[in-house]
Amino acid sequence: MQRAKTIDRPVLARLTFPPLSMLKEERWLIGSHILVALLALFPGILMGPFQAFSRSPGFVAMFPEWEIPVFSFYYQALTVHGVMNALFFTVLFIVGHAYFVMQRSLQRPLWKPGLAWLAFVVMIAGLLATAYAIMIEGRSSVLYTFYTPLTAQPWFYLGLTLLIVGTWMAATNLFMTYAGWKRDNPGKRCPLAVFGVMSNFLMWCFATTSVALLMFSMLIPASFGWIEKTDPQLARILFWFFGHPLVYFWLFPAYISWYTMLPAQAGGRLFSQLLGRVAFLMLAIFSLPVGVHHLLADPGISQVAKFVHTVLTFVVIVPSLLTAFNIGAALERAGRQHGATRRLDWLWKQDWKNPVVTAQIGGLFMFIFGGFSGMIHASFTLNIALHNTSWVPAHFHMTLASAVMLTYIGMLYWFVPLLRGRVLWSRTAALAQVATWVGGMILFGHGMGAAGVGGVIRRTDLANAPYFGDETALAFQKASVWLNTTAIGGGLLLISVILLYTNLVGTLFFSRKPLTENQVPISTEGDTRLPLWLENWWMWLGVMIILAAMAWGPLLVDEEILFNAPITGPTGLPMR
Ligand code: HAS
Ligand code: CU
Repeated sequence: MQRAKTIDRPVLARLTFPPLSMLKEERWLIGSHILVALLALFPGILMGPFQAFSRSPGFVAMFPEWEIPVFSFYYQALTVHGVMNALFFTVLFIVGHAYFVMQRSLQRPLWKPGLAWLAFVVMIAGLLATAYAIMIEGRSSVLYTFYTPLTAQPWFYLGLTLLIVGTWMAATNLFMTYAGWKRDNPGKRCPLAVFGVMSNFLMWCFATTSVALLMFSMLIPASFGWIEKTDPQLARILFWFFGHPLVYFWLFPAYISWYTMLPAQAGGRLFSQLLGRVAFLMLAIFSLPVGVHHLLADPGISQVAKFVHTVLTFVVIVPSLLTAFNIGAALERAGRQHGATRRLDWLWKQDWKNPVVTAQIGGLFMFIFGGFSGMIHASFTLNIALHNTSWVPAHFHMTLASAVMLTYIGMLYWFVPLLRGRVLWSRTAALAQVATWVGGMILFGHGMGAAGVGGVIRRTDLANAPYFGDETALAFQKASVWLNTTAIGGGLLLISVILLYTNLVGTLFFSRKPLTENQVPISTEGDTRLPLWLENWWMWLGVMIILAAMAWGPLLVDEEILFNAPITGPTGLPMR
């Protein structure tokens, strides 16, 4: 194996930029995951701007003749958007990224490469089945939060089940690779990036048990017509046990990048490794006992449970606040390396010409608003006003579609060149892409948020409907002019998507210049001063299970839910 070149500047001690040839060894496996992830994303991401247009009163008035062909597929388009972007793209990307981190940081191959390929095939089968159910068969417009009473076609659930089974196979491979490394390196601390992958997949494996239960006890039997009734409240409980960890499953690779790559890419150094590990563990452990913050408006859940989960939600904010401090300090160091001398000038003395860095800083910037919008609707009383309004999509477009997605995009700008062996096709297009994405999401987030405060509901294209002349609803109509701002944001985002895909296709097929500069810092060591018990994964799993049982157990044994549940029949909605 070639020796990695160690950076001699003291600020980057222990971080290495390995030779490019070393990084390309696993190009087929990881490249295939990234490529299929991008293919899944394509139809989903294109639906976004059209939804923004279809909800804008100004846009609909300008193009009334579009109403029937484009806007009448609202729920189908929204399902494509949510399922492809938030479930298939993310999961495939995260698994590919985890394999990369494990192999490079531990400097050993996966436990069973054949199992990784098998998991990939299972996930692709899942993708095809679900895509068929939504886009071709067409009777599966149940949105990405697929709980009852809406019921989709069986292929929809079978596809999602396969996706999850694929992630369990991937997790087994990752855990066994780690265990092999531990066996060969007794007493050593694993690198921080590996610690992040382990925390994430441990959380994921535990959290997905509830969605598996939901699939097999309710959704699949209902969709085949084997059972006639389902319990929507129980379905929502089982979904949101998994639903909140899901959002951190998306976030983890971004955190891994911010903590273990961005500091060196920006030219600085992480403030604290220990704080990073604490943040990763807190994120994983406290993601489980907080999911009721999605159910604060549900009638079948006790006030005590709502209170406990609200308090714990404010605990799970702490690791992100630690992150703001740690990464902020790393960026300040980078700015000082670039000549910043005054208190705040490090903010703009960054390497703005590098899209890998710019995209990630764009993501961090948007996370300030995304995070704070989350803190606002996590507050019990404010949630009652904001739940199910367009405030909620505003929040998750500033977290998932901005902080996470921009960081993934920053990673794509090194991943794709690395896997292809050619430089990025156009740096300028990449910078323009990041700028239009940030600009588009600011307009989108502000428009949706302001409309939501005015009461405009989410998940409807009825912004233009008269609401039967109802006075209160007409007040919402006034607020819905904010959705014109959203539509302008959607237009900018459409430009950004075109720039992104053109650049990636250009890098794959038209870029001629060989890649000579490595932008992927890899740490192969953990900080030796850290206590070893931080890596006691059985203990952390135990803590997760106990906390989750304490927070969710009382809900499930609540007789209102299990014994007096409001049972309804599944409604197989042929909505489009
Ligand atoms: Fe959330 C709903 C609460 C984080 C995603 N969330 C959602 C939904 C999604 C989602 C998809 O309590 C919709 C689900 C559905 O369809 O119904 N969320 C929170 C809270 C946090 C949070 C408290 N959410 C996320 C993340 C997501 C995500 C992350 C995706 C990746 N969320 C909620 C609640 C609901 C909800 C309620 C239900 C609402 C309802 O009623 O339905 C926290 O984890 C956020 C903490 C984050 C921070 C930000 C820290 C800032 C940092 C950046 C620093 C910047 C620097 C750069 C250093 C406190 C780290 C400086 C440089 C410059 C150039 C300025
Ligand atoms: Cu949540």
